[in-house]
Formats: sequence, structure tokens, C-alpha cells
Amino acid sequence: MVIRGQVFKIHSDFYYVKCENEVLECKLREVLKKQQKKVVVGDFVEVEDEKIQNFLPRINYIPRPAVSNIDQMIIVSAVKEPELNFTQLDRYICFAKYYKIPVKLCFNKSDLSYDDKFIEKVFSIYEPLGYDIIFTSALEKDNIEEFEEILKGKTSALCGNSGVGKSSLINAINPELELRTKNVSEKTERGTHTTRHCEIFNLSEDIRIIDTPGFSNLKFDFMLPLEISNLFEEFDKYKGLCKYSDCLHIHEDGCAILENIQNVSKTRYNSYVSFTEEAKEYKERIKYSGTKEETFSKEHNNKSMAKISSKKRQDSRKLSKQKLEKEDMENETIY
Ligand SMILES: Nc1nc2c(ncn2[C@@H]2O[C@H](COP(=O)(O)OP(=O)(O)OP(=O)(O)O)[C@@H](O)[C@H]2O)c(=O)[nH]1
Ligand SMILES: [Mg+2]
Ligand SMILES: [Zn+2]
Repeated sequence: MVIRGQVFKIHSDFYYVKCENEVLECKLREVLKKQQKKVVVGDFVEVEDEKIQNFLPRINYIPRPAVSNIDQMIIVSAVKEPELNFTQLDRYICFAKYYKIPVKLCFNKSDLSYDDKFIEKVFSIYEPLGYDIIFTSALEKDNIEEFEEILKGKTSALCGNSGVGKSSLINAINPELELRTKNVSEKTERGTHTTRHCEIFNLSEDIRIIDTPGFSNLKFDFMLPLEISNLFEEFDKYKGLCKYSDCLHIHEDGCAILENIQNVSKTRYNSYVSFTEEAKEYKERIKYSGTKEETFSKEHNNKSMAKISSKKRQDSRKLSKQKLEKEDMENETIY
């Protein structure tokens, strides 16, 4: 008999599936492994004889953290310890935008800093872009009820660097879960991850939250430079207004964004430039690894996006995504 359920936890080769009345510990059917179909936390699956046969179409999917079928991503940063890095924050925001996942921003450890200027800066950059912003302290249980409010009626994935307090926030809502968080004595060990797997928790009737391991080595080395501006919503209103259709908005003449640069936040623009540089590396890679030479349009010089064959782009993109997934699988085995 085939039973349907949702994967809520994966530990090495074991997939934990929540069905209507029971929790099943399953393995993957061989053919899924052979097809390299990766089942992730959040997937709805069909199970027969304790083997996952298949997963159902996903509403959405993101490879890092590897989860699917989520309503929103809460990007958690710390105001201190670790110090907030705006480029890193924009990385998460843009990555979620690429995968079309709605985002909310949580700034935790507010007990460590009462810097009004910093709070103003955060609001002035991200509020006009339409992001909900919340400052919390998991330690002092500050604003935790408001935090719960933004989770209501949804499945939310918490995402952010290691040590920002993702698991602590979940514990603050439901202390009975007793999720492992970094001990004070472990604080000096840099680069260690306390949470090692993604897991869905039902915090109440209508709050489902996914704790995820922190990671920080995301790069935009799977997109073309011209595509990066699509990830920055503040650039939307200047679309098509630059003199050159292949404008990268960095130093070109007649660039509508550079002419209006006072309307773009400095840190956001810096992030844009960094991601564009990473995308240039990708462009170089496919230029030399592909079989066809990149050609240049006669009417518009260097209109590269249309010029690189879509097959080549897809292949290379697939490779980059596979790289991400492979790294995730390796992480699973390390831990
Ligand atoms: N001062 C202060 N410390 C906090 C707060 N929230 C978490 N911490 C501390 O920050 C450290 C890291 O917290 P975790 O909850 O383990 O962080 P995480 O984001 O889950 O980290 P990973 O699981 O490694 O991704 C722990 O020592 C927590 O006690 C807070 O609001 N204020
Ligand atoms: Mg954690
Ligand atoms: Zn431009």
C-alpha cells in the first residue's frame, strides 16, 4: 500500500516521514538514488514498504538550506557576535529571490547592542524594499511574541550564518524542544556548526518552522553578470533606461542606475558589485569550457546573455547546482 507523507528530517540515509497517523523511518528506493533525485526536508513523498518511491511536485525548492515547499524564509542575522555583514545578508536575500521564496528579516541578539543608528540604518535600507523587519533577543525573550506573529499560518525556514541564534529562537518559542545550541565554552571555535540537519518542527497548530544548519559560502557563480540586477528590486524601476542594453551599471556612460545612485543604498550597491564580479567568473568559465565561442552582436556590443547558447548556460548552471547539492550531501556525511 502506498502512503503519502512529508519528510520532516533526514539523518544520513534515513528519511523521517510524517504521515497522517504515524511517523515512518524510510530509506530511498534504489532507482531514486540512481536518478540522483535528491529528496529534501519538506518534500511530500509516496512510501511503500518503508521505501520512498517518489516525491510529488514541489511548490518551491532551495538547495541551501536544502528544503522545499516553504511559505517563507526568515533570514536571521545577529546584531553582534557575529558582527552583521550586509553583503552576507544581501546574499541570502538575493539567493531567496532567485528561488522565488518570500523573505522576512530577523536581527537577533538585540540584548548585545542598543545602537539606534544601526537600527535606523537597517530600517532605512530594507523597509523601502518591502521586507518585514524584526529585532529579537532569544536570550532575553525580547519580541518573541512578535516573532511568533510573523510565523503564523506558515511553514518558515530559518536561515543564516552559524551562531546567529536560529535554534535559540526556536527554543525561545518552545523551550521543551531543547534544541542544541552552541555552548558558551564552544564560542571560540570558529566555523563550527551546532545544528547539523534541517528539521521541521510544529510549534503550534499553525506554526511550522524549519531549523537549518548555518552556512556562509554561497556565491553567485551560477548566473551571468547581466542577470544579477534582476535580484535587486531597487533597480527594477530603471529597467531599460540605460543607454546600453548590456549595461552592468558599474561604470558605463548613460547608466540610469549610476545617474540615480543617491537613491540606492551604498551597502546594497556594494553587494551588487560583489555578486556581479562572482558572476563574471562564471561567464569566463563557460566561455572557455563550452564548445562554442561567445559571439558579439553587431547592433549592441557585448549582448552576452542572448549570445551564450542556452544549452551551454543550462549545462553549466546544472553543474553549479550539482556542486551545491554535492557539498550539502558531503556536509551530511561529515556530521
Ligand atoms: N546574547 C545573546 N546570545 C544569543 C542569543 N541567541 C542566541 N545566542 C547565543 O548564540 C550562540 C549561538 O546560538 P545558536 O542558537 O546555537 O545559533 P544557530 O544559528 O542555531 O547556529 P548553527 O546551528 O551553528 O547554525 C549560543 O551561545 C546562544 O546562547 C541572543 O538573543 N542574545
Ligand atoms: Mg542551530
Ligand atoms: Zn546601467
